[in-house]
Amino acid sequence: MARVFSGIQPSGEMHIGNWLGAIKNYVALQDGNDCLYCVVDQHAITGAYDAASLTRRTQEMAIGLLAAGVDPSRAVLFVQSHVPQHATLAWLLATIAPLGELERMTQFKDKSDRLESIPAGLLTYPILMAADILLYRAERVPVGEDQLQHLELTREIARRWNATFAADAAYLPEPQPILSPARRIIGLDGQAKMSKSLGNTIGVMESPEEIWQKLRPAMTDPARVLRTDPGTPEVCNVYALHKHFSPPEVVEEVAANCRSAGWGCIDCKKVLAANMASTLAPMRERGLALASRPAEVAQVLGDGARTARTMAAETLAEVSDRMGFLPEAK
Ligand code: AQP
Repeated sequence: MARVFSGIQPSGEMHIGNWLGAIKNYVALQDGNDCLYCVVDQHAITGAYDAASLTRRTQEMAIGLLAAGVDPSRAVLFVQSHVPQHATLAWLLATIAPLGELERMTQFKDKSDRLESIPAGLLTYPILMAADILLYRAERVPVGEDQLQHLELTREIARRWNATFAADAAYLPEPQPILSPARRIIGLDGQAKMSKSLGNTIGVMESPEEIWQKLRPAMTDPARVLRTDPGTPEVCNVYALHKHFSPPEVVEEVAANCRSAGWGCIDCKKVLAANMASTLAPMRERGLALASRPAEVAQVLGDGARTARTMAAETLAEVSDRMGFLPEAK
């Protein structure tokens, strides 16, 4: 039984990249592991954001996780800001985290390139992520490929902390990633990673009509200009998505009809839209039902936060002790 931790930012709606890349693994890992899943709202404020929307999105992300199959009787589900030990541990770890490594993080470089004024929190984001994981001494972290670099830094921070403060016994485990077969889902632009902040997503709660409206203009094989041009499925992101939502025989049919120009891109997208909508339908139904019971969701998050705080307090006490902080008199 391994300790598993992962988090998702409420920086927008949960999209099919999040679901295929990480959330499906959250659900699968609940069998036989000790799992904690967190809506990491403090990470979501490292970019420009609207405070009222953050409240709503945090609730929606919790609903999304429950609708996807995170089960509060088998996993601890909570909101990061409800457990103040995350931010405290992040500060302690910031004192040993290597600045050069933080500056080399691809996500920091990509996101800071789009900004005129770069908030320090964008640079120190991976330290908070390290704290999220190490606070529960997690051994396994289900993530998409984009988070591997941050996870490697978490391992480096754990190594440094252990070498300095726990040379006798590695108190903070070096966590291992767990990747899904969908390591990196490309967005509807056919170029960048599907990302909440890039607006190239399909949300897991979207209606069949919304899915179709988004898929219709999605990028396909750029060389296929006319309906009669044969296409190359391997370079088409719509074909890549078929592999995650359509049965194998349909995937074969799609490839054959693309190569022969038997189907146009719109025909191919119609089949994908139908299969995507039917795959996501049960999640959407559960999500809509949960949204009408906010008190129940709040209760789950409250229970989760209480459990998480107890675990977090224990680690933080040990870390503080080893770092030489004077304990408060009882
Ligand atoms: N496109 C993707 N393909 C596979 N996995 C993905 N993940 C995100 N996008 C993809 C994985 O989903 C989990 C939760 O992601 P997150 O919200 O915490 O952070 P993120 O990776 O930064 O996601 P976004 O959508 O790109 O958000 P923004 O735009 O706000 O930064 C993670 O395990 C992630 O790997």
